[in-house]
Amino acid sequence: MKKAQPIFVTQPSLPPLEEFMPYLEQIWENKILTNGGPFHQQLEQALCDYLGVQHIALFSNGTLALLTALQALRVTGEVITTPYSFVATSHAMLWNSIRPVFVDIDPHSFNLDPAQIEAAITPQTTAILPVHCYGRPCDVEAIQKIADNYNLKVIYDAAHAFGVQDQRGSILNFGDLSVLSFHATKVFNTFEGGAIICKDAKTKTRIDQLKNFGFVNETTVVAPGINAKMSELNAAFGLLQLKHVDQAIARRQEIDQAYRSGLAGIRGITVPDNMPGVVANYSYFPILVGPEYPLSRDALYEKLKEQNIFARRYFYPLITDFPMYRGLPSAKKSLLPRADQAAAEVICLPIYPALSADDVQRVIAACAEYAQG
Ligand code: T4K
Repeated sequence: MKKAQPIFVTQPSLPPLEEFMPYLEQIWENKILTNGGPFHQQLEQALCDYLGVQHIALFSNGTLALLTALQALRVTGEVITTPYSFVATSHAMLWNSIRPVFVDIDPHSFNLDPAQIEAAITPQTTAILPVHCYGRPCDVEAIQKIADNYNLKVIYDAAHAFGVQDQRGSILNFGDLSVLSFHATKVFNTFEGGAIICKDAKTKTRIDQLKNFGFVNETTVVAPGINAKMSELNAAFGLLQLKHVDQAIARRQEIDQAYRSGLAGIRGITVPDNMPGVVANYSYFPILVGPEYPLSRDALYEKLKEQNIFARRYFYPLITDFPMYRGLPSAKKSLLPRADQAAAEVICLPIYPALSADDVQRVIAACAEYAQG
């Protein structure tokens, strides 16, 4: 039997190629390829307007943005974070000689549980680095309260949270800094890319210096900065993407709804509710494969693969399972039972604008087929 076309967990949205040509021609004419060129500046302004934030500094990727965010606030010692994320979240700490202290998640939001943060604070703690996992907002108020009480910085890893809002506006305005990823797999992409969002011009200047080797002017270097600048090619693509992003998110929402109705009632599969009052970006579609489902999560994952459906187990293994974190006292499995359970049960189903209605039904049918036992 002929295998059906592969369906990947995501696929980047690409506008028609001819729409990108004028941008390329402009770059060729300008002969400015990087170092804060005109497209870079335009994209920063356009993103501030689109996202409803005050200052944004573009980066070559989200990981370097995270690394730089920690340096910008001079974070040292210990930082409280989640084990349920992509490994870049805590790698950024190790690159800064910071010790991550892992705290369990809230099983409904998949985010750092504020009720457990206080117990993890020590005299060495200087910051909290939560993740808006799958674009689901953290309990930003509870986290800020703790940070204020203990004089801690808050840096949000908002890699998944492009465009997410709650009743108060952009979720990216909470904490001291928020970090975005514009990787090819994200809702808004610049091939590779990222950004730091901050609230004042002074911090933005420091961040801009840090991403440019620490240069202040031609002859003055004030910090051991890195090269994390976004090129003109990436920035131009971002400007084009921005024109299409609302449409892309709207299509994601339709897919989200189709999955919700198609998967409802399948024994053993739980679809986490969308969070009330949140304007979501539908970046991921996580489902939980519980003990009532006839197959284990991993068996379902393999069966889907046999049908050429490449779902992903974001985030399995937990960060705390990787060798460079495993030995930390806070990485003990017994301390992180909810993160452990999520890592054992979650599958993220394919979701991206070009996913056809038929393919969505193919994924639903596969999940339903194995539910029969
Ligand atoms: N913090 C968090 C919470 C993050 O999730 C991430 C990144 C970061 C920080 C760091 O940001 P960056 O430094 O990456 O900007 C992907 C991404 O590489 C990574 O950006 C992302 N998180 C993570 C959750 O997912 P993989 O290993 O799953 O990617 P990959 O290459 O297997 O791609 C998944 C599927 O997407 C492929 O099966 C096919 C499709 N695909 C992928 C690419 C790259 C395409 O169709 N075209 C493409 O160009 O990590």
